[in-house]
Amino acid sequence: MRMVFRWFGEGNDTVSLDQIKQIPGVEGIVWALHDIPAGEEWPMERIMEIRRLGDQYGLHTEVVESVNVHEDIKLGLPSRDLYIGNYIRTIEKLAKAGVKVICYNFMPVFDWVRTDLHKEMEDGSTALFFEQAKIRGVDPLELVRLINQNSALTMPGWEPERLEHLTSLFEAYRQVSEEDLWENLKYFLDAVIPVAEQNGILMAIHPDDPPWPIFGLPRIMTNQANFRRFLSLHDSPSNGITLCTGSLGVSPDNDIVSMIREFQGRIPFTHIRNVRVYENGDFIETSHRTSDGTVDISSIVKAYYDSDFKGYCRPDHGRHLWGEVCRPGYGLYDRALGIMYLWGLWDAFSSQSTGSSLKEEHDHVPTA
Ligand code: DNO
Ligand code: MN
Repeated sequence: MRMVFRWFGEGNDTVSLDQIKQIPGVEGIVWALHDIPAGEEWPMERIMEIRRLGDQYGLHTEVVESVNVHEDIKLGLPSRDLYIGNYIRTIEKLAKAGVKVICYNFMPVFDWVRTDLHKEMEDGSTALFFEQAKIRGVDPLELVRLINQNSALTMPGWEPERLEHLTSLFEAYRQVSEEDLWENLKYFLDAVIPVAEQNGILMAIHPDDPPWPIFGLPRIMTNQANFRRFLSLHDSPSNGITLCTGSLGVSPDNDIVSMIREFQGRIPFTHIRNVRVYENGDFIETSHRTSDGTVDISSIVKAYYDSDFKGYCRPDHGRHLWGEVCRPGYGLYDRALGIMYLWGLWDAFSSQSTGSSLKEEHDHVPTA
């Protein structure tokens, strides 16, 4: 398991590369050019800037999250070929800069959706919260306005400029069924996966979050059967999954351990985090600890350990602790704690099966 940490870029993140470097076992950053609108080709100089920065801190830049897919591709409009062309050129450039995995998603209009970014928990920390009733009754435009107003740094996918054309987008999606979305996804994969293969890139789709249709928009990357169907749309090792335990874990029907077993070899990247799901379907993002939420993080790490998982892993979101002011879900403290929990589990499974396998590493005495 290769631990990485999401970083939004200089001036766009409250966490610094100096801090990331000090989290045990973190070898690289998960990055993107967040200011480039979906559909545009990423400039090589900008890609190399990040690469150089990573090198300077001894952090690799092998994982990109996300190269976002233009809505016209998801909608299956004739203009999609232009945007797919740009996507392909971006893949080629990223490969030249040493990138190995590209995470993306195929959610219409929105990326992840929550109704409260700072829900107070009993211990005084705050966390991302999803309230079913609020989503059912709300005008999506109003929700977007509220969320952007309450947060200095907007959530990825919720950037005001991207959402300007929301009304017309909703109108366009009225014609798109789930089956249409599958077809449009296949069209995209058939175009980009051969390029990824030639360039040594593993494409890794992220599940829909939450994994059910919202605001009447179709969502298809939601459960084990659909991921099985996804993998067979274009059968190639370059067509893989970003297995996000928190996104999939809010659906009680999703057995994540079973997904890890079935899809091993096609999971180049995983997001591990916990959520507590309430009886009415509301959910809150908790600490990573198994007993704090509904997702059995311990069994998940065990399943990865048993399948000899060599992919990249990041802690995904965390709570906001100790008064930290940060991008919602992306503070330093809780994600660093999450990493230590994941390593704790991993090392315990490792020593159980191999005895003192870690001794050699620990024998190394650092010199001043
Ligand atoms: C939620 C997050 C997502 C993810 C994108 C990937 O679980 O990991 O925002 O970054 O959907 O494209
Ligand atoms: Mn995720």
